[in-house]
Amino acid sequence: MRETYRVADRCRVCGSAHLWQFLSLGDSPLANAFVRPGTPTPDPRYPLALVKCEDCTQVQLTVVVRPEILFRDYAYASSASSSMIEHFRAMAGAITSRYATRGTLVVEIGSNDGVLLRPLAAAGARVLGVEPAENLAAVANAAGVETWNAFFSLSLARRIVVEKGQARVVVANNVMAHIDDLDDLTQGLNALLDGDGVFVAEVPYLVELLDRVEFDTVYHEHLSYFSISALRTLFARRGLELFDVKRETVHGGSLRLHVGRPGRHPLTAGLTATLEDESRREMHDRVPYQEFARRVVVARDALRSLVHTLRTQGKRIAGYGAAAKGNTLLNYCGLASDDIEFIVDSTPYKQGLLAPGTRIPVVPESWILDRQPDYALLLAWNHAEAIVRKNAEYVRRGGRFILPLPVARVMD
Ligand code: DWN
Ligand code: ZN
Repeated sequence: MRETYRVADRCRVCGSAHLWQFLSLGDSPLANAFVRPGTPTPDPRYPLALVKCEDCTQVQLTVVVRPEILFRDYAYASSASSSMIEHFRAMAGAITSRYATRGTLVVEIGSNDGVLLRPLAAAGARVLGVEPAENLAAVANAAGVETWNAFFSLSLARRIVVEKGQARVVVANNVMAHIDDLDDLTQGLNALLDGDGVFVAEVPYLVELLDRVEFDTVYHEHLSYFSISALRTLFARRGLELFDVKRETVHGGSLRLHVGRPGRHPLTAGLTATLEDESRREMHDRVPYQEFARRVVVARDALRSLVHTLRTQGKRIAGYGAAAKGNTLLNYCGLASDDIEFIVDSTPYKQGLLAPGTRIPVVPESWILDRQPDYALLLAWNHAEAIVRKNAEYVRRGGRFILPLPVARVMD
């Protein structure tokens, strides 16, 4: 039998073996591996720990779980969150106007259910999705967005060029962190992009992870936690140039990157400013990471203590949003079905299943009003605004939301 994971002992950006571990969250189940009721316990667990490359500041996971296990059948559908539909509609508009994509080929790597390609196609681009999850590729194809069910690679990029020509824009949102072999990705981009072509990507930002103690976004799908300095090194080593960076609020704080061939696009003020900010923060040093690890323990203890106090008072608590990160949070904090009765989620695929490790049932959102738990723990805290807005009736009836991070608190 093939191993289910391997230990990553080299930096995937610069190849260095100088990796320093600064955080361990113990052994954790796969965050999107929701379980069918009746499946024998225990759920498989894998080590969950972070290291920093002492040479280029890349932060990465210590292990790599085989991608076929993680991504062939995938629970997360971007269109399940109205805020993500809106975010990607705006992104499609920005790409269309900045890169004049009408009539040109736009390829998206990890295109999920087609949430970005739909508005790009509506604005006149020729679009192609590449999506390894069979279930999501099928949804996108059924909606008329041509989607190849495959992992992106250099050889796939060559096939796309033969069949469709080169691309003006290649997009990858929340995908770079999932890719183990970044050399193969960048070679694929070099093959696929036309001369002035641009790679546009969104990645969760390491600075936000540290600042806001977003340790729950650490799970096995996320192999890399990028800073701008590491990203610059990554692209420069492979003959590409990062020329623009903008901070986005999605997923707890992300970066939108624009990458092209060297010298073809002016370097922007946004890039310079973000690099200066990173240098002020001394991201090369160990201190910010040690401080983060300390705050993770404080956050865990605060959440456990809040939940246990409420439970002692006889209060009932549910989870809101069966986000992947919620499963890191619950498992690391040792919270289970005694503490959290159920988790509501809008994704039909997740409903009726159990959260990995904790085995808490995932149920439709209507349960919030049907069961009226005293508290709803916002596992999908990045969507807090949208969730609180649409649950005014729950709050009117006395329900309260709990924000788990950076330090657990009941929302006013
Ligand atoms: O990289 C990844 C990121 C960016 O997205 C992935 N590996 C998987 C995913 O992470 P996540 O699962 O933590 O993402 P979300 O967007 O925080 O998940 C929110 C969950 O909450 C979804 O399952 C949908 C659900 N939801 C809901 O039930 N009601 C969301 C909203 C806004 C709602 O109103
Ligand atoms: Zn490195």
